[in-house]
Amino acid sequence: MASSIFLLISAFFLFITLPSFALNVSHDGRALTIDGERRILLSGSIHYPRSTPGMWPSLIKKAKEGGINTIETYVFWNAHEALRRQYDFSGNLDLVRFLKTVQDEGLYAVLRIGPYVCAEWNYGGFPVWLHNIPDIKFRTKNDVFMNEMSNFTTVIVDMMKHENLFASQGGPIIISQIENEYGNVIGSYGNDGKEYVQWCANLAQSYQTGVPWVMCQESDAPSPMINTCNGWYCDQFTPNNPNSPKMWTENWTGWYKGWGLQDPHRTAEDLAYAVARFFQYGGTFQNYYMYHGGTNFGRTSGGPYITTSYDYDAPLDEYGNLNQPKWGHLKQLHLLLRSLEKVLTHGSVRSIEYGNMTTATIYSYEGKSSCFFGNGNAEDAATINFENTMYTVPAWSVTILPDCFTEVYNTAKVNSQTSVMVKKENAADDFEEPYVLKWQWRDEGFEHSNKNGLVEDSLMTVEQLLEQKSVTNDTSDYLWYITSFNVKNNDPILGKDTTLQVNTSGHIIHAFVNGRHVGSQYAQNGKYSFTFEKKIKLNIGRNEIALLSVTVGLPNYGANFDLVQTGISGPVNVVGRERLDDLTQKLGDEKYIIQEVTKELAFNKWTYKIGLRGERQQLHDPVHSHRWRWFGDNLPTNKMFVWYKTTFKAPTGSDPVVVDLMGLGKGHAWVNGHSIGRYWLSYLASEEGCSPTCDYRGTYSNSKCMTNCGKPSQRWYHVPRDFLNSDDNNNTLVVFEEFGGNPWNVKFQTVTVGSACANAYEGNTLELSCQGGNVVSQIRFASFGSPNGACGSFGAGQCESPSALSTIQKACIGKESCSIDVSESYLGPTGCKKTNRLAVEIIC
Ligand SMILES: *[C@@H]1O[C@H](CO)[C@@H](O)[C@H](O)[C@H]1NC(C)=O
Ligand SMILES: *[C@@H]1O[C@H](CO)[C@@H](O)[C@H](O)[C@H]1NC(C)=O
Ligand SMILES: *[C@@H]1O[C@H](CO)[C@@H](O)[C@H](O)[C@H]1NC(C)=O
Ligand SMILES: *[C@@H]1O[C@H](CO)[C@@H](O)[C@H](O)[C@H]1NC(C)=O
Ligand SMILES: *[C@@H]1O[C@H](CO)[C@@H](O)[C@H](O)[C@H]1NC(C)=O
Ligand SMILES: *[C@@H]1O[C@H](CO)[C@@H](O)[C@H](O)[C@H]1NC(C)=O
Ligand SMILES: CC(=O)N[C@H]1CO[C@H](CO)[C@@H](O)[C@@H]1O
Repeated sequence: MASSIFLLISAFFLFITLPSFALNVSHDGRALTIDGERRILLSGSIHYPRSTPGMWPSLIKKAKEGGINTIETYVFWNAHEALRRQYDFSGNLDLVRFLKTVQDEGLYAVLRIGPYVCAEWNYGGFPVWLHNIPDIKFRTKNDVFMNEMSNFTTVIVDMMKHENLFASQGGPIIISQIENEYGNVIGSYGNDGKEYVQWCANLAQSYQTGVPWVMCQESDAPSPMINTCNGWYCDQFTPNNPNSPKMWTENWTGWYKGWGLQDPHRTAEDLAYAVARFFQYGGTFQNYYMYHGGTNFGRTSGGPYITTSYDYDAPLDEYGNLNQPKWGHLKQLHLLLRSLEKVLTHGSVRSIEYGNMTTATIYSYEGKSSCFFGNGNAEDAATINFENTMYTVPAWSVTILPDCFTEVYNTAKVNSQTSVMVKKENAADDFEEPYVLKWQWRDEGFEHSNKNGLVEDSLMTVEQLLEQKSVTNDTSDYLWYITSFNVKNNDPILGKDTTLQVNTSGHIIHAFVNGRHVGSQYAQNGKYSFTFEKKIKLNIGRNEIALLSVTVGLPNYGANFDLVQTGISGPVNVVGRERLDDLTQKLGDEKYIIQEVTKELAFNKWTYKIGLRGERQQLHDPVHSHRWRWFGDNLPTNKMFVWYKTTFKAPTGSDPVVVDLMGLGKGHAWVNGHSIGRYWLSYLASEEGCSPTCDYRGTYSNSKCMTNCGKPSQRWYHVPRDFLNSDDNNNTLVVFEEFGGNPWNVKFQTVTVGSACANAYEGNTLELSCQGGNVVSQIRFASFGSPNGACGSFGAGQCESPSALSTIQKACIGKESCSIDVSESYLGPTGCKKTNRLAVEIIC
């Protein structure tokens, strides 16, 4: 009996772990082919370290529901090999688990190994120890670099092969990428750059993965590498080889954000327009960069000055919510394009030019035709006569007619709901009102330390100013530069007009003289090198100058970005001002001659010390932090260099959790020992460049359609539910506050759909939904006919159906989601002469 149960169980496991069938992935000049079939591939970037394993299944499922059939990710070298030859593939670095999650949803994967990734990721994905290997030169024909690069790419390819993850082995990976956007910088590397590209291509080929390789933004990619396009629009792109299909590896769904900058937005209409145009002009593979942007946890953000949020205005927001209407508007486009796969990948193509940038493209195959009408005019709609029928194509839009007669989709007509997201206070305990966290605190301590205290367990002493990452290997944002010197009692630098002048190449400096903080300064307006200057008071005898230099993400882009300096570059001067009394009388009472006396310190003995004391004490981690004394009383506010700690209840429900850090200055935060990233609320976004409305028409750039002017560039920080203990109150938030702030307003909240609006055209099905178990509680407005106004201020037009409101109430109230057939037969006759529209606003 026992053995037959065993057999049954093993048969069951055999069944579920049975390898999938190997696929033959290839391509011709038209499309990628899978088992000989040309495919339309709609891909979305989701970077596994920018979310958590607990989020992956739902992110990938939502991508699939959104009509995506492929997930693309980079591989992040510096995350996996932070220390040379010590690899980490645990937690959110579990690449294999991520790819298996993609496979479990039945999606394909694109693996961009790089290993240079750019990605607004710290140092473009390169480990900083790599920079510190003698004689290395990045991304060019350099044996040391090529050896390290192939060592890492081999680790990854071998791991993929071992887990049978290439499509040729039955896995999800249909394409891999080597290098990344090298064509943008190749000019700076001369002939060595060309040889390097060839070497990359040979290396990739040598792996024999059985799936094609791409090189994006690399117009001289050697065959059989496929060169691909990245950009806002790629319809005009042509690959360098007639046998390469037209592939768009990065269609930017929005843009990243920097500290001190506004929130960029790209409209659903413009993004859909770019995608539809790409397919109108023969594209067959396109990838959204990003489909889910996520979060730069820890110290992973690049830049410098990339924010912790990497939301990117992507179809799934930072927390994994549907970003509506973008998600829904693109979903309809994806499903339509995929339904046209055969005709788009096999059909003969002809086009008709109507002038004014209006073009009809007709794909014909096996007696059937499908049409795209594209209007690239940014101002005016075009009215065209196609086969004796008149069609109006709105400005800057593409209409798709699967049978070349009926308009099924237009990129400028959004039939998906616009969600208004709201933050709800932590509702874990209804009895404790108002909700206030109880804080403990601890001083970082160096302000009160004696002079020798600071130098304890220092790293080294040299007579030179050293570049920051060369000393730290980027193991911390913080590096101390400490020096001392003697001053005799008649030295002019003892005067009251003496200043300390420090040239730094970034990004933040805090200066201390004889243990007292004298000033701080941070790089602004994109200039990372600056001069710090402050009046100081010196003592007779020994004086100590301690400079704490802070980095805020290392650069990730540009030719030779790896060589950009950080830290105190020098000179470091103490400048005294001596009044030359002899001359005073000759020049009269009001005039003096002042002579500057400069004491240069750059070649003094400098002592280096990496990191903060609290970092060494692991104050961020509740497992270690209780070993140190924390204070409950006299909570300091607006004080620099303080560690704060509190406990909180995990918010109930399933909606994503954020922490509102309003009131804090700049620093780093951790929940239960997991970093939720750097924060910097005191750095306000510029006042300029925002507008309340956003016109989707015309070429997009990241300075168009910005919001959040004059506000903290990032106020809310994502706390993935995987970081929380949901069943007790014992969650710990630790904050290191560098600039000084007030923690009393810090709040945990959940993010959900508060209300939603839609403006749908007759003939569509409108899906309305709340989320997180919330239901539609009220229909605030509904009019089917000729409604006017915008979300929040809809009004009825001249004609409308009298029964639309009650029909929608019946269909939606009390439900998490409902579906409305936008037609007179469902919503009642309107008596309007033109095509009817439905405007509706729901409250969740
Ligand atoms: C794979 O597909 C390509 C293109 O359809 C074809 O040329 C090739 O022969 C196939 N390879 C195998 C091993 O079936
Ligand atoms: C930094 O990396 C280099 C090269 O791997 C190594 O020799 C050095 O010891 C490291 N320094 C620190 C402070 O980790
Ligand atoms: C990677 O480098 C290590 C030595 O650091 C060596 O043992 C190993 O064989 C190398 N792996 C490959 C694939 O080159
Ligand atoms: C082009 O557009 C302009 C302004 O919208 C219009 O006056 C003109 O007739 C159009 N030309 C054609 C050929 O459609
Ligand atoms: C240091 O900064 C001062 C003031 O900005 C500037 O004039 C000087 O050229 C800088 N020195 C170096 C070596 O960069
Ligand atoms: C709370 O968590 C900390 C560390 O995770 C642990 O040391 C402590 O005992 C826990 N307290 C309670 C009441 O569970
Ligand atoms: C890196 C890259 O692809 N840049 C392109 C992005 O798109 C804009 C607008 O199409 C181009 O000007 C850039 O060259």
